[in-house]
Amino acid sequence: MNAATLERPVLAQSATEFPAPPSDSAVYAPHARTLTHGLTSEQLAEFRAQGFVVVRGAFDPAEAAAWARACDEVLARADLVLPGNLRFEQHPDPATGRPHVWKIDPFLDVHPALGALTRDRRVLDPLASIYGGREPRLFKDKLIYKPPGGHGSGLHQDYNWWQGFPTSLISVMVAVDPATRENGCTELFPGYEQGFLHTPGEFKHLPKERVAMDRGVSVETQPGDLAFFHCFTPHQAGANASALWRRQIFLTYNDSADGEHYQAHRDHYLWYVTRMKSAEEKARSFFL
Ligand SMILES: O=C(O)CCC(=O)C(=O)O
Repeated sequence: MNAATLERPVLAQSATEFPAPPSDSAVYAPHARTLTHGLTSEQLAEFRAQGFVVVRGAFDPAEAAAWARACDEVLARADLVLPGNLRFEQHPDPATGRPHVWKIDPFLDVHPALGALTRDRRVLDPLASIYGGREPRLFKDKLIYKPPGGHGSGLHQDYNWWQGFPTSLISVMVAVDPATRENGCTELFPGYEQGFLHTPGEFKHLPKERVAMDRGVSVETQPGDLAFFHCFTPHQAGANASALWRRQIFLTYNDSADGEHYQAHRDHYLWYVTRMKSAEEKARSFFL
C-alpha cells in the first residue's frame, strides 16, 4: 500500500514500516508496506500486554455524525424493520412496550455510509500492524443501538461464539455516540493471554470467578474513537440507564493468513439464532 495514494490526511499516529518479505520469484516480488494509520509501537505494546488498545479520535466528529444519521435512516426503513427479520434484533421498549431495535447483525449492506467503514484504512491499518503487516479480512459486522432502557451484555469472550474459527480474530469497536458508564459502555478485562476461559461447546456467559473483575476498564468513548480487542479478551457491558442511545459498531477481522471465513460465520450465526425456534417460528423468520 502506497501511503501517497490515500486520500484522507494522516491522523494522530506515525506510519508503521514493514520490510518486503523474501521472494524467490522473478515475476512477482513482494513489496515493503507502509501502514499510514498503523499503531505506534506503544499502542502495539499495549495491545499485546492487555489484549486491547483504545485509539482516540481516529475519525472526526463530523464523520461520526454522518454514521448517526445513517443509523437513523436505517431505523426508518419499513421494508427492513419487520418482526420476523432475524438481522434486526428487537425488544419491547421498557417505557412504551413498543418494539425497539437493539442490534443489526450483520449490517454492512443496509447503508453505504456504514458499509464503507469496514474498508476504511483507519480501521484496517491498526489491525494490519498487529498482524505483522498482513491484511485483515472481515469476519463479522454488527451495529448495536442499545436504546434507552436497552439491555446490556453478560461477561464473555467472543471466541465462545466463534469456536473452530481462527484465534487471530480481533474486534474493532467504533463509537457512534458518546459511551459512558451510565449508558452501558463496553468494559474490557486484560488477561487474554490466559486463553479460552469458557467451557468448550457451551454458549453461556463466563462465571465471574474466572476473571479478575477488579481489573475491568470501562471504555468511555467519544464519537469517532476506536477500541481494538482480541477474541479472548473478556468483556461485558451494562444496560442503558440513560435517556440517550449508545450506538456502537463492532467489526471483527481475522489475519488474512488464516483465510476467508465471512460466509462460514454468517451460516453459523444463522444456525445459532434459529436453533431454539420451533418449525412454525422458523417459517415466520427471514434474513433481510
Ligand atoms: O455492547 C457492548 O458494549 C458489548 C457487546 C458485546 O459484548 C458483544 O456483542 O459481544
